[in-house]
Amino acid sequence: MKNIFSLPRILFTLCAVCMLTVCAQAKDLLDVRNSPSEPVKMIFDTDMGNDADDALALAIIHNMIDRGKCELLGLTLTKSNPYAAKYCKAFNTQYGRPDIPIGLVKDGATPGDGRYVRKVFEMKKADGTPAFPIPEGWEPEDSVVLLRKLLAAAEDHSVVIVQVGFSTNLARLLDTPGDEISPLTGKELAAKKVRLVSAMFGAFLFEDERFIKHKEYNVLMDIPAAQKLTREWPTPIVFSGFEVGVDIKVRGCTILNDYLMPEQNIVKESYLAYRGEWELAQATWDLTSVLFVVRPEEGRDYFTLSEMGTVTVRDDSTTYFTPDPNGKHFCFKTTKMQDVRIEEAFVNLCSEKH
Ligand SMILES: [Ca+2]
Repeated sequence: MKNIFSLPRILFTLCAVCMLTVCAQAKDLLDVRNSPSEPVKMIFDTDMGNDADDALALAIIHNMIDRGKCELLGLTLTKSNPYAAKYCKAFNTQYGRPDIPIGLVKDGATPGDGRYVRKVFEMKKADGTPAFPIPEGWEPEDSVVLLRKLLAAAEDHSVVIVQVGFSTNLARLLDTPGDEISPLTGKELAAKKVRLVSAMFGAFLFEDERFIKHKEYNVLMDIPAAQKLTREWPTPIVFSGFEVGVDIKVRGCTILNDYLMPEQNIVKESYLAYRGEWELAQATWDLTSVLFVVRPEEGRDYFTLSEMGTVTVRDDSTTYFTPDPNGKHFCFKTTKMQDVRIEEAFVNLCSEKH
């Protein structure tokens, strides 16, 4: 009689169980909804104002909310500038959602006005009234306090945080103690309420010498926070490295031609204020991290995930990925064919008439 507990058979069974577990986890990350009819519950954490891709990413989020595919629980800023917050309030107001809570980082990175948030927020209509009005005296909340409130109110394991700026807010959240908002510490709240972080962060394509020593901006602007996030954040994180979005471009002419209404559209004005001219194309780093979570339907096949592993941030801000079956991190990979399809999705979603 054949021994059913033979060593090769046990090893084979163990391998099969491991592979199934890996597949289940990867699938869980590829589609972060509990059911296909349910919108993705998102917190958008952004350095709005430093580059134009954050504005395009927020436009995609609003268009996906229109389609019932996404619910924006709140928006938190890591650009430490008051106009970044006022601009986001005005942006959400133009898209008909003035009540989305907004939090601003305290004493964070990049406090300057940048090229578009203040300029666009202060634009006037022909009659001299604000083009993008917000309520008089409105002020944002503290971003970490807002994160604690949003997570405390959320169902377990339900929230996706799309982080497309610095890691300041999430790193600070980890260090918060229990308080009147929740008895849980920040780390406990993250572990209990967050399902996934989708982050535009780092550079991982080492076969391409353009990226071997690339100091990616979101990491470089707050290196200690980036290191803390990669070492201590308790949930899976999917990283979109610099190399993914840099080669997928949207063309300004699409935005110029398709954002026709209202006359002063906030995305159109921001793109022009940032880029200066319509002919210049825009890399789509932040859009990739949004698309990954709002277009999860099987068969779309926009992204391929790396194996499971661990991302490490060196003191000089360069990053690397080490495969590790016990890790919590994944990186995007895309083929040339996937890049073409992603670009097509961005053009459609960004330029949707609104
Ligand atoms: Ca950004």
